[in-house]
Amino acid sequence: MPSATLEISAQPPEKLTGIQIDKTKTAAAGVPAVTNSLKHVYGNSGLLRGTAAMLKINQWKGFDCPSCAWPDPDDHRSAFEFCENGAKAIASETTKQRVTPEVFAQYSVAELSQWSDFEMDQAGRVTHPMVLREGETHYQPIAWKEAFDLIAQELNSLSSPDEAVFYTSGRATNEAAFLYQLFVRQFGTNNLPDCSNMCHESSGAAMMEAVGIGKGTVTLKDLETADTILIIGQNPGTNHPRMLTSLQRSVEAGATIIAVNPMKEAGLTGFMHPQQVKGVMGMSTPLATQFLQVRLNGDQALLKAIAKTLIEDGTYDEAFIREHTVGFDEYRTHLLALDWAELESISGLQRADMEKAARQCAGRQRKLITCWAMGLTQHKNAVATIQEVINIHLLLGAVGRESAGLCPVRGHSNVQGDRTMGVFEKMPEWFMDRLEQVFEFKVPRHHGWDVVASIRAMHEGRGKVFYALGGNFLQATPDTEYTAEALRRCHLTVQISTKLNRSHLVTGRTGLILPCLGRSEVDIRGNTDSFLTVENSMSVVHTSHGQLEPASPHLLSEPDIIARTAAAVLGDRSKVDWMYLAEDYDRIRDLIEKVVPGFEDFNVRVRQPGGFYLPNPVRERQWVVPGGKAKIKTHALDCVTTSAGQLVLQTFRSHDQFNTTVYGLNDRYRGIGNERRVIFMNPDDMKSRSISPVSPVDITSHFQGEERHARRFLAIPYDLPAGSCAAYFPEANVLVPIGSFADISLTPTSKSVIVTVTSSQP
Ligand SMILES: Nc1nc2c(c(=O)[nH]1)N[C@H]1C(S)=C(S)[C@@H](COP(=O)(O)OP(=O)(O)OC[C@H]3O[C@@H](n4cnc5c(=O)[nH]c(N)nc54)[C@H](O)[C@@H]3O)O[C@H]1N2
Ligand SMILES: Nc1nc2c(c(=O)[nH]1)N[C@H]1C(S)=C(S)[C@@H](COP(=O)(O)OP(=O)(O)OC[C@H]3O[C@@H](n4cnc5c(=O)[nH]c(N)nc54)[C@H](O)[C@@H]3O)O[C@H]1N2
Ligand SMILES: [Mo]
Repeated sequence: MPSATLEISAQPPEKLTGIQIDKTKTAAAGVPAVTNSLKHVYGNSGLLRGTAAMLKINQWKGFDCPSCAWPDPDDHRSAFEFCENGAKAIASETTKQRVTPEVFAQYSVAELSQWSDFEMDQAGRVTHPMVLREGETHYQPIAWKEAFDLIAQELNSLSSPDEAVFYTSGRATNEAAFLYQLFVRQFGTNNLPDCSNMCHESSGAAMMEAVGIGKGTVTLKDLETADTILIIGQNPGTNHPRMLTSLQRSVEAGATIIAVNPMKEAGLTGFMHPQQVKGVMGMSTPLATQFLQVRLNGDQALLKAIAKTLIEDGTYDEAFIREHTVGFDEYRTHLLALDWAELESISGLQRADMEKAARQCAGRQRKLITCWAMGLTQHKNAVATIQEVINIHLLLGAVGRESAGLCPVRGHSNVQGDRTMGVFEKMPEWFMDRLEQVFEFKVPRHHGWDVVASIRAMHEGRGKVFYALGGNFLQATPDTEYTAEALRRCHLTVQISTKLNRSHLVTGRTGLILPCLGRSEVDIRGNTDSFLTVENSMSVVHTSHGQLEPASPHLLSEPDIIARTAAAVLGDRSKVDWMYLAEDYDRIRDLIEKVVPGFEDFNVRVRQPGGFYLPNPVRERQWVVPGGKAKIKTHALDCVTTSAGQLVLQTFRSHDQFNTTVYGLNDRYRGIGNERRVIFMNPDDMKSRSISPVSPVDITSHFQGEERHARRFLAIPYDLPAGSCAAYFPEANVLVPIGSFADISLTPTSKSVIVTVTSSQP
């Protein structure tokens, strides 16, 4: 077919790839994790480059693993501080394959858009800056200088700086993020949406209001000495595998783990340590001893049931509540009035099991830690639900002391650091004041757009230039076809990227790809190789030192790209010497120190092995909220509701992907091989719809009278509560309505999509 008539597809192809079904696993890791890591690394990167990369991950003088944000041990490092999925991330970045100008000349954008996400990842690293000019079918190479001039021309011809959108994905380092937000604010806008808007925004919003800080309050040592660890809405075996090593240590030291999840994820039930004899022999350490198979979004009812039990049993910490909190009386009255039958029906759990969990949390010394991730954050009532988690901790005084506290487990390796650096559409006034003092410019104070607001603005023509520091905006965001249209209506879309993705193919009138160095690569500044810094999920700031030869001599570092953009766009409007800063990252760090609290002596302290902890007032039982006391918040009991015949769909990750990057087609622990277009369903829900196992179905989502469709998914009977089902993102994102987002945090409700499922028409 001639490429001119082929349409540019915003979605992965509907093609099925030949499913193979295996048993679901009851323990994570073990030998298959090691063999799989090796397969990915050596298959993609080759023996020498692969081995060099693997030996440098998460070492004191190595680079930070670009996969998750789980912390590294404070006091020791083994030779292999990585996991199967870290290995896949590295293999994907250090691959020998290249997307060169020749590849772009060979395939039109429309042809590339027929590739699956897996094929795009396999294609390798982008080697040259590329431009897709208006009316053209193919990307062409462009000189860096010309690219920056083009950006400057588009941005400077907007009628207001607020017509531009500057997105950030959570892999950007502290130095890149700091320079970026400075550039964007000097340009004149706070339109700084980030992946956090779709991720832990609900956690940040809930915690800020209740305890005055939006970050986790525990360290690895706390986790390893806790009595009870609640893991809610998280799949650590796939998404935070190094956490399993910590959990194993906790269990061996006597901790009890309670898991709350609609799916019996392998990494919650057992762990075979791949570097210990026992694990290699296939013997697993049992992890969760209580598994609460909650309905999708039934957590609030469960958490209230736990709190109610604490009140009815009188096992709360009265002295702590009196001294440190407000709101107890109202909460107590609310809990006592709740009806057990209703709590049971909403959560899908038995009263006795919920009481048992409560008594475990209150037992011994109330050393409770709660870990949570996307299973709590991506629902309409996410903020309220997370505040129920906080309430339980406040009732028990299980916060701000050793071995207890709140642990939102972050996703992207530096998503937390990017926020600390000011990437946020509504940074607090004190931060803006400091920027103004240090850099002597008028900082825009009106709030900017988050992800959903940005998409809407671009769709309505109010947002005209889209610039992305990493990520894959089109596929990470909800409502794929709506978002695609939003991007197409832009004058210019710019993507700073390492690998080819679908956001490169659905562009504005002009599209630019600016290829950058990855974490693993040497970054020469002056005559020496330099390092960058990141902050992990437990607020440790440390270095990341690239080691490998860059994938192409034409790549620039992220700070360099931002500095050159800023210099071209702002010219003499800015007093900042951008190129001087990009020459030596110590200079950027000196400026960070002047603006961001907790970074005193940044350049000295970050050079210490392991880095340093940022201050965390909650750990000192200081509540930086109006009134100075932690807030016990009372919310009416609430849950997503469906009509007859409808199900609630969650969109989540398979074992072989990192967000929108698809490393492979298997989801080993859930027993799925070689297929991504699957929907996991309760067997009774399948029977009542006359859907036979592994047959093709179509999914329709329903929201305020609108329908959205996803076709040809294979229905997999699975052990999950009736009324709940699950499919992978990004394939299922087309079903997530743009108008459906969480109260307060505005996070898209990717885990509670109302759907109907019917057999596909042949
Ligand atoms: N290998 C790998 N690692 C990653 C990522 C990746 O894609 N691949 N992504 C990174 C990022 S950015 C993030 S944010 C994290 C994501 O880490 P997770 O939050 O673990 O990611 P999800 O796959 O979305 O899984 C959500 C889990 O919550 C459960 N769940 C869904 N809805 C509910 C609910 O209503 N209640 C409860 N109790 N549970 C529910 C699901 O069954 C699933 O086990 O991982 C990070 N690490
Ligand atoms: N339906 C549904 N949607 C979701 C979610 C869900 O659970 N369900 N989860 C949400 C969550 S938690 C998140 S965090 C977002 C993720 O959203 P994003 O962060 O936007 O997406 P990623 O898939 O992580 O981005 C991958 C791309 O980043 C680029 N990249 C990789 N490394 C680097 C680097 O070092 N530098 C630069 N500049 N680019 C790099 C590559 O080109 C790659 O294609 O997705 C969200 N979307
Ligand atoms: Mo995330």
